[in-house]
Amino acid sequence: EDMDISKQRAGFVAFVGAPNAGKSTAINHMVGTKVSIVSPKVQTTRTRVLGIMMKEETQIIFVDTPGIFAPKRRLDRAMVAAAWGGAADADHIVVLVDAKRGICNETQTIINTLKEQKRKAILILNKIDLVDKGTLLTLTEKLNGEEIFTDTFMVSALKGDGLDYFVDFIAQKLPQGPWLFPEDQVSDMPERLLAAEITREQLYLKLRQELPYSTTVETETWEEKKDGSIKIEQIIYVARDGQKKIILGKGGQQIKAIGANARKQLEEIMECRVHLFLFVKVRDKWSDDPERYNYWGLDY
Ligand code: GDP
Ligand code: K
Ligand code: MG
Repeated sequence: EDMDISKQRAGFVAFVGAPNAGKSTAINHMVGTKVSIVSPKVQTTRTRVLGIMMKEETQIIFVDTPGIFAPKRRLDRAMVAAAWGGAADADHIVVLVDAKRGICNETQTIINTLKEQKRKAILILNKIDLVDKGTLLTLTEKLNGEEIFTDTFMVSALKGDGLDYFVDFIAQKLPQGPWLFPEDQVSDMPERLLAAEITREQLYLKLRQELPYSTTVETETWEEKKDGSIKIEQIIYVARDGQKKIILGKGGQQIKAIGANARKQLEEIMECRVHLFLFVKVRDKWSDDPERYNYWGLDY
């Protein structure tokens, strides 16, 4: 069947917000599969991730960004730069606000920055499952007083409530033009990188607060077997020997559990059997290693 290219629309919609506002949760829900990992910890999303969906003749390309926060270390600075970089080129900017948390410093910084840039944005109040109507209305009024928001949506990304209204709305707003990715593509992240991210997500979910930030995961081998399964070997890099012990756990129980959960997730996403092998290695000072930044698509 011939495609009528003249009817096509496509565009970029960047999600910015404080860490943990629910940006990755919202984008995963709209795209319909996990393109960006989620955890209750800040800095889970380290680089810019595209989540791509089709709404009839419109290709909506969501740009998930690391949260905006006050950067201290080099890695932090690179993440915040990636977040603003993702927003700068987008057709529309969405500011996602955790309605329970309200207007935190990070959200105020985002609003001030957009004002300076004279950019308008769409407001999404997320986590409405956690607040009452009164709180929500007060917050909406306060935020709209900033005069940078053209439209406001109220959603629960976790439950998926309200996001379809936003999708309908944004699809109409995107410019006419040919699709920028194949119709069935959901992300720009290579499978090897996504597979490493899935394991990193499990580390975030399972381990103590301070550990994951000094941890990185890399997919070393990726082998498609004749029986349709995939063999994946990954290395978890840590900064210190003590961290290695924590990840392995007593008798290797911890890494076993991490591997089992990651494998389950991968099998769901890849829709085939996965054999996942995890190794833990100590590497000093990885967060100052230019090669690692390159690997994540960040500028050193
Ligand atoms: P990000 O840092 O902005 O990408 O936020 P994440 O998507 O990683 O979510 C941070 C945490 O908030 C996770 O534990 C999510 O499960 C949780 N979360 C996201 N959206 C909602 C929501 O609508 N309601 C509730 N109750 N929790 C949410
Ligand atoms: K998070
Ligand atoms: Mg995120």
